Amino acid sequence: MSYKRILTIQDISCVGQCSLTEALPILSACGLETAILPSAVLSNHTAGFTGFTFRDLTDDMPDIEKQWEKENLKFEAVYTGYLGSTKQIGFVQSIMESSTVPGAMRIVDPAMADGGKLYPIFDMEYVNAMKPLVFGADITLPNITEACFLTGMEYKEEYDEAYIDELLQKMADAGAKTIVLTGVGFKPGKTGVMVYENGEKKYYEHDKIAKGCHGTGDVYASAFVGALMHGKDAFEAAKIAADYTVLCIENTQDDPDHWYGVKFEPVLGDLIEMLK
Ligand code: PXL
Repeated sequence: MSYKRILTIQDISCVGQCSLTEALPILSACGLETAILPSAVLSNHTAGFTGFTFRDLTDDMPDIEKQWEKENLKFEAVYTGYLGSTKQIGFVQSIMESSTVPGAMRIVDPAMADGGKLYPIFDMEYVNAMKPLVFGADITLPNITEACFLTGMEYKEEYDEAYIDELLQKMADAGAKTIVLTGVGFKPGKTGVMVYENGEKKYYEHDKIAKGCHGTGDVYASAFVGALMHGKDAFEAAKIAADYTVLCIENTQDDPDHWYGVKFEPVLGDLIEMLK
């Protein structure tokens, strides 16, 4: 495997295991040189704590971009997650152009909603601004909630395959290329991932662990990007990411003190094994 340099743009939540504190170790474990661009710095993530501090780094981005251009620093892939502001989305799009080698992979996790609701700092203006980023990417990894916000489809907790087909079609009609739709379950006790590529869909089903854990979306996206850039195809990477995410939840579910994230570090060795 060749040594690749990737850039990931998402927040630093100092405590709470999500975004960059997961992406950096996971991508590094997958053998990738990982540059980071923090979108914001938070004391902790926004789910379940009593509050959070938020330092928006939007205004630093144009200077960072200029400096990288001066140094001729280029990346072979850019992977974006939770961003810090609506204004920032335009800067991210510009960096995706100016700081990449020809043919670089653009992977966008919309990271803005779950369970039918937007995360606290986001609104419909943000959703609308995200559309060109998501639909212009080579690969996007929405959950069902995010795909609904992006397409205007009604969010449903219970659905059939026709609903998922319509959601994928609406994403594709809006310009999405490869879609990795996460959290798709048709049977009790099961969940999975639907990968839509070149008009075809493939589904990987696995056990749904009763305890939903925070930070698993970022574990999933990071492991997916790591496996993909390691040389796996999109469906293979989607399966590896799913198996790794399940391991992370299994490794955490019996610890009531660890409510804010998943203990992904002790099972990084398993992820490395899966890549072999
Ligand atoms: O991708 C999830 C996430 C990332 N970053 C922050 C969050 C969340 C989800 O709540 O609050 C700061």
